[in-house]
Amino acid sequence: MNHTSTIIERPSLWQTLLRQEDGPLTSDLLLQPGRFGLGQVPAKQAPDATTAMICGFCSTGCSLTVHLKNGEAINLTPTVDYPVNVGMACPKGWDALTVLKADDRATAPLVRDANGRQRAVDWPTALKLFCERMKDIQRRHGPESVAFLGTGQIATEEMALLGSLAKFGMGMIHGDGNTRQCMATAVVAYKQSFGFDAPPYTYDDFEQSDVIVLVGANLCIAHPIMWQRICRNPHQPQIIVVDPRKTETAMAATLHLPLRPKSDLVLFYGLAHLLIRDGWIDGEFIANHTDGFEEFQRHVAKYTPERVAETTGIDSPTLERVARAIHEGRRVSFWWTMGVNQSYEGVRTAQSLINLALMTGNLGRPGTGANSITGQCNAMGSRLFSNTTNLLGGHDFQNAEHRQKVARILDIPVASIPNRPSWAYDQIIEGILSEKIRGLWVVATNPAHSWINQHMLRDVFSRLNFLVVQDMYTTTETAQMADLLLPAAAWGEKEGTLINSERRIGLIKKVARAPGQSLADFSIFRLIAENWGCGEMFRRWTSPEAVFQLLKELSRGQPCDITGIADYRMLDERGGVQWPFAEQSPDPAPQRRLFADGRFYHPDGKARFMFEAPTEMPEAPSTDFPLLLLTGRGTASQWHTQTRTSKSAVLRQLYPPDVYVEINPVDARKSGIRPNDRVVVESQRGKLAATAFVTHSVQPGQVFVPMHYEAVNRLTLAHFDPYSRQPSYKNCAVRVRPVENHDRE
Ligand SMILES: Nc1nc2c(c(=O)[nH]1)N[C@H]1C(S)=C(S)[C@@H](COP(=O)(O)OP(=O)(O)OC[C@H]3O[C@@H](n4cnc5c(=O)[nH]c(N)nc54)[C@H](O)[C@@H]3O)O[C@H]1N2
Ligand SMILES: Nc1nc2c(c(=O)[nH]1)N[C@H]1C(S)=C(S)[C@@H](COP(=O)(O)OP(=O)(O)OC[C@H]3O[C@@H](n4cnc5c(=O)[nH]c(N)nc54)[C@H](O)[C@@H]3O)O[C@H]1N2
Ligand code: SF4
Ligand SMILES: [Mo]
Repeated sequence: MNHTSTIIERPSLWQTLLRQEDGPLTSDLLLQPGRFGLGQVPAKQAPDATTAMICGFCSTGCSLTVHLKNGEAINLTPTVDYPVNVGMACPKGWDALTVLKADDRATAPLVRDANGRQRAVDWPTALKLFCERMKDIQRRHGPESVAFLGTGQIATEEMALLGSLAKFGMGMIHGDGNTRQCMATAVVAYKQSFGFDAPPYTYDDFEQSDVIVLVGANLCIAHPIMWQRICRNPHQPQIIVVDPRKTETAMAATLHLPLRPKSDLVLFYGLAHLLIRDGWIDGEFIANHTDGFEEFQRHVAKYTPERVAETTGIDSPTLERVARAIHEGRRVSFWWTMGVNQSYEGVRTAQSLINLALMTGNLGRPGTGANSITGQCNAMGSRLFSNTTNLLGGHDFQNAEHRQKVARILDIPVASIPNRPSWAYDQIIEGILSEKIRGLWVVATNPAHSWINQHMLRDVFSRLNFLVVQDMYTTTETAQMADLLLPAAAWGEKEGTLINSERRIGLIKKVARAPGQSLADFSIFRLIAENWGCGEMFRRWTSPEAVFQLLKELSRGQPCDITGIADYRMLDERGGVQWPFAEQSPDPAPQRRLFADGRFYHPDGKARFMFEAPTEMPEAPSTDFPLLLLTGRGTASQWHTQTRTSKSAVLRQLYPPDVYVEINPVDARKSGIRPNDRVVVESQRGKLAATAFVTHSVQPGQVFVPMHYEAVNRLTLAHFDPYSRQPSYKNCAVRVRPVENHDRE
């Protein structure tokens, strides 16, 4: 009797966590106004002080100074003395607090009832349902029949807990993230070329280069503050933009190469050919630090300027001019983003850029590098710590020693760590189709909008026995499909770390209260662990900072070793710290790049030349579908599937509300389309109605639709890079025609 009453009196974990939500905001420890050595701001530890934290949108990782009243955020300004953004922010950053306050914030768990309506329940009911349904599926169909899809947009500590809970605690094998849509290509390219997934640069390189080559990267729109860093470059750099479209970035470049879509591989092999022909290579670097150059030399011998011109549309004199620029540049840097990664031959294309840097010795020195720019605020955290593609800390699921190490550090049975890698995102989707996967848990991503070939995805999701979506809003395309919606706190309402494009680890802080019963993802994962019955396994994962200490230990001895970072306070005081920073290493400089010593991560210390013959474009334009569809970012004020940015009245003023298609005047004329006409864009898989934006920014034969509008992925074709399994979002065949009577809009 006595025993029972103590149980009743003790608040359960969910009550404690909810109570914590109502407790004080930013802890004293984190009330630092930001003093990063670039300027001095007096430390004032009062509730009306300011506190600096990393922006939760893109991977640039700007610091925002949040102004507090009674400990609560009332406004923000870009942090003046932070080494990343030095006082600048883009519109999304400026309005990051507004998007937290929206009518469609998820404030309670929602369960779909017998009539198909989602209705609010309390946490104990939601947790019970989650565990019962998932366990039931696993009991009938095996532990692998449940999978998860994560994200590059929650804190590192959260993604580590999700990946560990799912795989070690709940017995899942398969879990991937939206980073597959985004960074998978760069990951595989770096691993094969350098021996570890390691983007080598620091943003200072933007300011140190004298030749900057931007490939499939529209910095002005997608990474505006990185573009600002280029604008601060005092060396009057040549800026060469390789993009089929005349983007905002291409317009500002010193040279734009409007190549045919997906002909990059031929272009860069052709450049390598010219550099070798003219002896413009760094023989010493090649001999001492690389492997496979002779074979590469033989391979590119075929890529004559004539052949390159025929395939890419870039003529020989222009190609010669670029080769000369690379030769004459003392500090040449190559940067790429989705125009490279999102391709059916993305890995080899990324490596064709890495090869150019290697053969010209443009690595490890200021202003150089083969530099993949990441996308989401914590894509880099996901690459190292999400426990999806890699075992925690950049380890390998298939390596027995790695499993032992992780088991020892986490104090869990080694048998609970899967000894095989997860299926990739597309394989998980296939797995649902073939009924091998029947339960899915989607966290902080919106696949029903963002995944390639949307009709297929929605059909596939509707076949699931149980779909759980964990999001901050109830109205996302995916949340609307959920059998169970778990309400999440957002950036600004929780603590943790993010890792930016240049490997800098920075802090996010709690400066606002999450609405209703919504909880930080971290708390939701802890609740599920407890309710699942594996809480004991995670007894040391009590807070984000406690997990950070575990992650440090997991990184020990790895290329991404961060054992030298004492704690959150150190991150706060230093303006973030780039990995690696191992214990006992000298005090880190504010800007650090990799490979200064010419040693790569393969056992022999050498980088590899990787190459392969180009492959045919799947679904090239045809008589029926004569145009090639390019997709990507539309404006600096729109973020992905627009769940967040559409909530800000200011941001909404800065982009067209409805979907539009950029079409060249030549193609418009052929189809009788005038500016601002309503048109239908259709592929073999679906169609959308859009406004025609007749413009020379796209070449004849190509059209562009921004990814922010829900309909775009009705058109795209599900095809993938064979090594990274990243979707090739930037090519499929379409036609455009005026809207006709039979089109119901
Ligand atoms: N405002 C804003 N900023 C963002 C985001 C956002 O949604 N909104 N998202 C973030 C994320 S997650 C990411 S991944 C990044 C993406 O950043 P970016 O990769 O810069 O953006 P995209 O517009 O997807 O693609 C870049 C360019 O690739 C070009 N391209 C298409 N096909 C080819 C090709 O075959 N060859 C070459 N060379 N280029 C090609 C397109 O024309 C496009 O201009 O942006 C991040 N920043
Ligand atoms: N056609 C086409 N499609 C593309 C691309 C393209 O270029 N062309 N680009 C691809 C790329 S690079 C990317 S990265 C993807 C992005 O695709 P998604 O990941 O699907 O896009 P987001 O809108 O960022 O979705 C994030 C979701 O997480 C929710 N959320 C935000 N913060 C939190 C949080 O703290 N906790 C929880 N639980 N939820 C949160 C948001 O409300 C939103 O629903 O799109 C891909 N799709
Ligand atoms: S550039 Fe990226 S990190 Fe900086 S303020 Fe804009 S969205 Fe935030
Ligand atoms: Mo992305």
